[in-house]
Amino acid sequence: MTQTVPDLSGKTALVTGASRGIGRAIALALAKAGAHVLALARTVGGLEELDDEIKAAGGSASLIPLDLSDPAAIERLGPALSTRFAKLDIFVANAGVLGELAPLPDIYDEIWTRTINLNVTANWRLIKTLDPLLRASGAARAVFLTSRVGGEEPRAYWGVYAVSKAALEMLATTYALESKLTGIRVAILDPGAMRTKMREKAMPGEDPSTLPDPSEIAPVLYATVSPDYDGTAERFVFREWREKGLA
Ligand code: NJP
Repeated sequence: MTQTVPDLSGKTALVTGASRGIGRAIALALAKAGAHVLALARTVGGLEELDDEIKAAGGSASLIPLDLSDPAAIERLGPALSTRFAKLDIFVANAGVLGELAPLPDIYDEIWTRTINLNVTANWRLIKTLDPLLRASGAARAVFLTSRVGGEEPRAYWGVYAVSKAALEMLATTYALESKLTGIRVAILDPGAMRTKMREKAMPGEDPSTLPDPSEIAPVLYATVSPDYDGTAERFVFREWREKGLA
């Protein structure tokens, strides 16, 4: 479908989990719209491939190899960015892990803790470290990637992942309420099933060719970062956009 690409030139956008999947597609879409992208993940190879693709599309990026399970690294991130950037206009909290699909009594302690740490606590730490830069933008947008199982459609065996996304949505909503006067607007983005590594892990028997490519999320993403968006942690659901022929 034809889509309107907004003008994000002069804006800086940080995307977590940009080395593959939905985060990579989001980073590319923002760069194509003119934003300078700060692409964060652990896998340097994936970030470098993204960088090549962004450059080929005429955009620009800075790569941030960082493990979000390292609280001290997140704490250093905001101050480190402040030495190079006066503001941060867009923050996309996309990085996440599935944990494991299992009945609650069978989930390993370590997996529970790692999943909550990455999907919830790391995003709280990112808010802490990035808030001064987001405020400095005057009209920043913070977008949190959720899942249908995080509230809209509870499902057995999605245990810790579902719990983590429900908590993430409340984190996003709380930040939205606290940011009313700062110009920061918060959105929650539900991509639905997309052709990525995480989905393959969740549904190994599924034919990936039946799923949307992550690049298809661009129109919904652009709406979340639009200057016209004035909601309070409003949910943007890819599936609904698709049904209406908008994505
Ligand atoms: O996930 P995947 P998706 N530190 O596994 C990064 C939600 N969602 O694109 O570090 C830093 O392909 C990892 O990078 P690397 C989902 O919950 C999806 O499918 O290099 N980064 C990679 O770039 C999630 O919030 C579906 O390994 C870390 C990225 O995270 C978002 O969409 C459906 C990290 C994960 O890529 C993206 O998911 C739905 C760490 N410690 C919601 N650990 C779907 N795909 O169907 C991981 O409803 N990352």
